[in-house]
Formats: sequence, C-alpha cells, structure tokens
Amino acid sequence: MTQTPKSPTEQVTLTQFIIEQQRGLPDASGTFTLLLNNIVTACKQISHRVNRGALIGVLGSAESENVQGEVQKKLDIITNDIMVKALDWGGHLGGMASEEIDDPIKIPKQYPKGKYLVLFDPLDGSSNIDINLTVGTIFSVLRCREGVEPETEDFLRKGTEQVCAGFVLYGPSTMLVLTTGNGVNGFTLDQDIGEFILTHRNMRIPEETSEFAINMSNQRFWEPPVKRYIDECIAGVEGPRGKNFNMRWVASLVADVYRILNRGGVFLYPFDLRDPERPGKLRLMYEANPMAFIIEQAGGLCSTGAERVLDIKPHDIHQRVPLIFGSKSEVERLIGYYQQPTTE
Ligand code: AFP
Repeated sequence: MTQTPKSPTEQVTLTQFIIEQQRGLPDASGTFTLLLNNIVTACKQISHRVNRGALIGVLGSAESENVQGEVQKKLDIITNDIMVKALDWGGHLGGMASEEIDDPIKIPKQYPKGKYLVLFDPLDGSSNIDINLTVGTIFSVLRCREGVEPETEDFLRKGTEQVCAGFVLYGPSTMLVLTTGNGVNGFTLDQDIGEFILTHRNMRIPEETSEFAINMSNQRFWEPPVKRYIDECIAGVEGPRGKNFNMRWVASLVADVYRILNRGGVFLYPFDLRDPERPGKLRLMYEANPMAFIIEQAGGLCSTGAERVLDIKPHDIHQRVPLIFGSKSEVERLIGYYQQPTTE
C-alpha cells in the first residue's frame, strides 16, 4: 500500500480524526478522546525511550520476573510505569490491567474514576529490544460499570465488548494502528511536531496470500491440522496448493500483525503439545483480543482453530490462547482442517 505524502494543511492529526469520528455519536462526551490522548502521550514517551536505547541506559535485563514467570527487561518495567502514570490521573478510567502486573491496577484515591477500563501490554516483543528490532505497545479499551471499584471479574469480558483496540509500533517509524469498530486506520508519528498523522486510511488485509508466519522450531509439538497446513505451504508449486509460499517470523506480534495488515499472510501461534497446561503462548486480554478486533475490522479472521477469538469468555486475566489470524481464505482453510477428523 503506497502512501502519497500530504502537505501540512491537508494532514489529518489523530486528535482531529477521532473528534470527527466521535461527532455524531449520540452519547460521545469527549471522554474517549481524552483517554486516547493519554494513551498516545504514554506511547510517545515510550517511543522516545526505545529510540534512545543504550544512550540512556534502558536496555538489558532487570533481573526480575513478571507474573508470567518471564524475565523482565528494564524497559518492561519502565514502559509499564509510563502507561500507569499517563493514565491513572485523567478521570476517564475505572481501572487498568497490565500484562506485567498480577492484579488489576486501581486508580489512586485522590483521582476521579471514569467509565472505561484499559488493558495493555506495555512492551510487546521485548525480547527483541536488545537487538534493535521492532517492538510495540498493545492496548484494549472496555466500558466500566460506573461508580464501582472494578474487580478482576469486571475485566473478564469477551473481545466483542471492546470499544477500541490499538497498537503502537516502535520501528523505523513509530506508527499507531487503531480501531474503534469502524475500520482500521494507521497513523505515523511526525517526530518534528510530535503528532500522529493519518497515513494509512481504512487498512484492508488482502484476502489471498502466499506468506505464512510461525515459529518452526515448535514443529514437533504441533497438532495435525497445523502440520498439514504448513506441510502443504512448504510443498510449494509441486504440492496440493500449487503455489510457492514464503515464510516470515519477526517474533514481535506487533510487527507480524502490521506486515499482515499491509500485504496479507497468515500468523500462527497454535496450541502445541509442549505443556498441556499451557494452551498457547499469547495472552488473550493483552494480545489476542485487541489484535483480533483489529484483524477482523480489516477484513481478516482470527481464531484459535476451534473458535473465534473474540467470542472467548475469559476465565483468567492472564490467560493464554492459541492464535491463528490473517487473510480470510487462509484462516478459513485452517479452521476447515481443524474441523476434519484427523488421520494420525
Ligand atoms: P516477548 O514480549 O517476551 O518478547 O514475547 C513476544 C511474543 O509474545 C509475541 O510478540 C511474539 O509473537 C511471540 O511472543 C514470539 O514467541 P517465540 O519467541 O516463542 O517465537
């Protein structure tokens, strides 16, 4: 998708875009715009830190573990703090949940509470940070029952209930990809003026593709439908698909999603047999749900293989799920393989 640069007078900033989208909605009070503004401010701060990297001593391990038992990077902690500090004071939120923190984060008593909940992964792909690859922040916004102190239960809602989902990509450019349930739009941070500018209007995933993304080192643990699908891709022009496929795996979900939004493809982090207690690697509330909302809004599909991700009723705020998404025809094919009786 090539983008033609616009002159400054023709450019649409993120704030202008959101205000124009919200205008005309009967119950829009401007609160959502302010909330989004705070998320974006945090992401600009994160972008700055990621960009400065070793110059400001933020790379490397923090020698602590997060709630998932993963070793935290210094930037996992710094970015989590940036998100919390940018969001807790505004009066728009009833509470927050972070992939890095065990329990939901309460709004400090001195601040008013609002009608939204935000869930976020402050630095997705952080194992890539020390090798200067693309990382990102993912967020998901839900409505909150007004006047209540939200408990974990209040966050455990299906992905279909999201009012907004987005991610910011810290790559060669810093980009924001956003949906409020009315298509997907991409914004590029103009570092000179500190504003996100609309550069990718109405992003659509191409329906057909010949590119797949999966961590091949887990091959021996895959279930038969995934083995079959990947074997057929690898067989190329001589195989049942009759065409050659290419493989890409960044190991940064944000980067893999962004590629698929632009040029199609299919991404798989499926259930595998390594640890039957762990149904997948990616987290439903911080990764799968927001990405599923974006992917579906861009015309793609997102499934566990057995069910639509957005229809999963969560039981744990840090729950993991299998994740398969991308170009519609490929995901439909995979779902079809899951529905067929296995021969192995
Ligand atoms: P980190 O945030 O620990 O780097 O994990 C990244 C991630 O959650 C997601 O962004 C990738 O798609 C996936 O893990 C990569 O997993 P593998 O390292 O198992 O390939």
